Formats: sequence, structure tokens, C-alpha cells
Amino acid sequence: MAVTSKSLAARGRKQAAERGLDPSRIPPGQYLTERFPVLTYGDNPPFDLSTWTLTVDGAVTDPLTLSWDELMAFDQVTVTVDIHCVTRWSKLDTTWTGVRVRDVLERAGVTPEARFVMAHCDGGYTTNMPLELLYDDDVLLAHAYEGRPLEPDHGAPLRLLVPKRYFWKSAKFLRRLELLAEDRQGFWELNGYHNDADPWKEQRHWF
Ligand SMILES: Nc1nc2c(c(=O)[nH]1)N[C@H]1C(S)=C(S)[C@@H](COP(=O)(O)O)O[C@H]1N2
Ligand SMILES: [Mo]
Repeated sequence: MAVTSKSLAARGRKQAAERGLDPSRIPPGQYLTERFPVLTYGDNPPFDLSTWTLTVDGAVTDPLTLSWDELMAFDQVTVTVDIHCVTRWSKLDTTWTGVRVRDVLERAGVTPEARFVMAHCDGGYTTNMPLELLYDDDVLLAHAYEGRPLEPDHGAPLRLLVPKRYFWKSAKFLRRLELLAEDRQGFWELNGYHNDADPWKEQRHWF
């Protein structure tokens, strides 16, 4: 029998119920995984923390280039969130530590024209999103997962964490946030994935 989106959705909710979890935490068409799948286009880019920087530029008053130590000097917060990949796996209660994106944006001085953000990564991966989304409490520049430094496969040394969107928006190997007045599409958005990527609306593809 073909595995339909409907049967997968039922599977995810059933899995949650069996584990004593609230089934309504599983977005439509998703199943639960205990593993942590790795999805990276291309190889893990090498990095050296002594020369690594994070840039925030574009529609800001004070473009920033932060060293690793400067980034670590921001308030460190830990969040526990559910994550949802467009390839249909969801993982509940994942714990991440890092810096709130809004704290870094505040330092860069967001201009009134800024409405969108392009995340740029080592290796060339990009993804775009509305600026507003990055002010949420659960959005981090994450450098640790379950209390340990990020593994290379999961985006070391730093990744964006945007739990309210499909996980391709959570850019690994993050190096730059470019604030934009007009929206532009990133790597997967140009290649058929939905611009908004809300798992609760099943915004998987634009076709
Ligand atoms: N730089 C970069 N970030 C990326 C990707 C990538 O290929 N390169 N893949 C995205 C996709 S499609 C997903 S589902 C998640 C996967 O994160 P994980 O490998 O930690 O599970 O990372 C996202 N961030
Ligand atoms: Mo993905």
C-alpha cells in the first residue's frame, strides 16, 4: 500500500500518543523520530574558531562582524523545542543553547526598511525569512545541542534555529545575516520549496 500523507499524519499522532505525548504537537503529514537525521547539501565546511566571524549587515545602522568570543559574550539561553523537517520527520523536545537573534539584531540597529533576512552559510547555502520571525523567544543562534557543542553534521560551529518553520530555514554553518527591504529567495526556496514553510499549514512546496 502506498504511504500517503494522510496515513503518515495518523502515524505521527499515534506514535505521540503511545509515548504519552500530546498528539496535537505533530503537524500534519509528519512522523516522529528519535534519531537525529542529517540533511546537508554538500560537505561540512571546515572552520577555525580563532578566525571565524558572524556578520550582520544590509538594512542596519551599525553593521557588525562578531568574533566567536564576542558572540559568546551575549546572554546565553537554552530552549527546548519541537523541530519539523519537510522530509516528514519531527523530533520533540530538542534542547539548544545559544544567543537570541534579536539581541544581536538590536546591537546592529535594524532600520525601518528592513523586513526580510537572508541567512548565508559557509559552503554557499542560503535561506530567507521574514525579519519578524526572528524576534521570537525560541529563535536562536545555536552553538550547542543537548548541552554539547554542535556536531559538524548539525551545523558547527553555529546554526540558526527557527523551530516554527520547516527545518531547512534553520541554516547550519551560519556566517551572515543580511537584512533586506525586499524579499529574496534562498537555496531551497529557489528550488521548489515554499517561501513561508509553516509546518502547521503544510507549506512544503510552491507547486
Ligand atoms: N548550511 C546548510 N544549512 C542547512 C542545510 C544545508 O544543506 N546547508 N540543510 C537544511 C535542511 S533541508 C534541514 S532539514 C536541516 C537539517 O538539519 P540537521 O542536519 O541538523 O538535521 O538543516 C537545514 N540547514
Ligand atoms: Mo530538510
